[in-house]
Amino acid sequence: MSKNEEQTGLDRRGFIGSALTAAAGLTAGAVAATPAAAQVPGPMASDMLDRYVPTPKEGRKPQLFRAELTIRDCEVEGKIPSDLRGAFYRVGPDAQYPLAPGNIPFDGEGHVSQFAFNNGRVDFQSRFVHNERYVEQDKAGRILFPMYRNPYVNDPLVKGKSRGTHNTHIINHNGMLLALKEDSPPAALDLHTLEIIDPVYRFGGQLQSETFTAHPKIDSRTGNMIAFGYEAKGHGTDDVNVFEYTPQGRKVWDAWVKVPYVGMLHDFAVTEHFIVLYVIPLAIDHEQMKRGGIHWSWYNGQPTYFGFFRRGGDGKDVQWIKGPERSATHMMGCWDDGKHIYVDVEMSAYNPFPFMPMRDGSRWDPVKGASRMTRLSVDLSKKTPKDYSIEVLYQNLIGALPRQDDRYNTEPYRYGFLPCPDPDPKDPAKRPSSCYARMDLATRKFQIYRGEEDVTLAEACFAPRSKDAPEGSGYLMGVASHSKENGRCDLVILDAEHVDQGPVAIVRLPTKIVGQIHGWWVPEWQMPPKKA
Ligand code: V55
Ligand code: FE
Repeated sequence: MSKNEEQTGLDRRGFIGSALTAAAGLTAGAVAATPAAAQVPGPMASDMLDRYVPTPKEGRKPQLFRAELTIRDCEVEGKIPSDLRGAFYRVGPDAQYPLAPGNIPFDGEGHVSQFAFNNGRVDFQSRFVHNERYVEQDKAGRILFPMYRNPYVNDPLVKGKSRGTHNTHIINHNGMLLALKEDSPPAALDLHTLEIIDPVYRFGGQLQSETFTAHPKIDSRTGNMIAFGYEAKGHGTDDVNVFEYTPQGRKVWDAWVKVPYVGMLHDFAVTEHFIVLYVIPLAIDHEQMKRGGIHWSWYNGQPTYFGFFRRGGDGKDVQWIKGPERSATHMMGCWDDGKHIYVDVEMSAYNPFPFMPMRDGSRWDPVKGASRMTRLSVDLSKKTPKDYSIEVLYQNLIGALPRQDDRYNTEPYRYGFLPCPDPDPKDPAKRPSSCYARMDLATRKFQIYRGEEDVTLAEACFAPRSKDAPEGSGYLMGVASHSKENGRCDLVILDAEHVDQGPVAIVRLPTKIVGQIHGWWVPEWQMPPKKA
């Protein structure tokens, strides 16, 4: 039995993945996280489960994909809308060599793909991020960074080289595509060819932090990119550097703060006036790393900290509000109205990742690991707020990869999108359909798109109809992988205002494609001209 299986008490077939890993296509396809749903029988749809469940004794099964693909003028069912112009990028881990025993799926090498839309035509291509790690390992013909964010076990060959996999998220900035991993600076890629421009992109020397988040935000008014690095002064440090760059790549602000403890700061919130950091007890575990394990474990019973400070300041005003044990890894939207800060996150009672060790050795519980959209708020009328409020927004929706119309990153917003298992399955004995929920936060209602019977839907991405279209007016797209067709993938395109009416178009690919964590839409008007 693998470590994972020992912890969950579930065998490989009956494995119940967390909402996040499942929606990301990384483990079991369906997510069963309500007590009733937790009894949903396997086998779960998964193209990746066998590839990623670690088996400590024999090492991870060496099932690799590694295909860098080009498919011109893809087959389309329906009609690509004429106002859908630009490109959808996505990135995820695709192990270059079999993962070392005990390693986790988040340590696969970054593989980027692009769906380019042009006058109703769709071209697909996918490439590994040819960063330092990839190039060195390719030369050596084996893995040289064997354990997730553990510098102690690196092969001596990689001294001075970046460990960044760039497998988590992707964003366009200053005419380039930045592939992101929160333990390293970005890798800069060509937006058209996906070729590497700079494997360790430090914004022309302006980036002081050793790391860069996978979740930058775009200021709704200025278009500036606000981002941060944690463990910013190197492995294990409690320093966080927050910074803001213009669309042309000039740094206009940065600040340093210290965290109460070194936990995973996967995402953050930026409102008009504030930066919010949320520290969760998925915290650094030096002993585990010295034993050859991964960077994190879940410290049962430890508090969270909601930290906030003013944008534009020096960070000295930071306040940390202690809260109960919780996990929140992704932010959907946020704003402040002068009196309160509101941050909508996906929140679970504890560790949302089945493959992240529990510090006390207890079994991982899929019910406590299930995430729901939750509103955190802080009352600014108190000079030193003592607590933050926690309000579950949708009790029936389980999911961990929420998105919004990204033009509203720093402002009040109304709509959100979430991959989730069917909240109202017709046959509770069957595996629930993989769905997209379109949430209307003004009415607290939601619409559901149910994916085809055997698919798992990845994170969705919103593309506005035009530069100035009203919020949420445009298209929602995401990759569906078919368990009954060996993981063959489609790109599903929905009218974002009517997801319940079904796809306006489906791009039918002839093959499976690399799995995804996050994706990003780059509109035609932000694309640099193609080089001749
Ligand atoms: C996440 C994904 C990562 C990671 C840390 O929540 C957090 C997602 C794909 O890698 O390293
Ligand atoms: Fe993420």
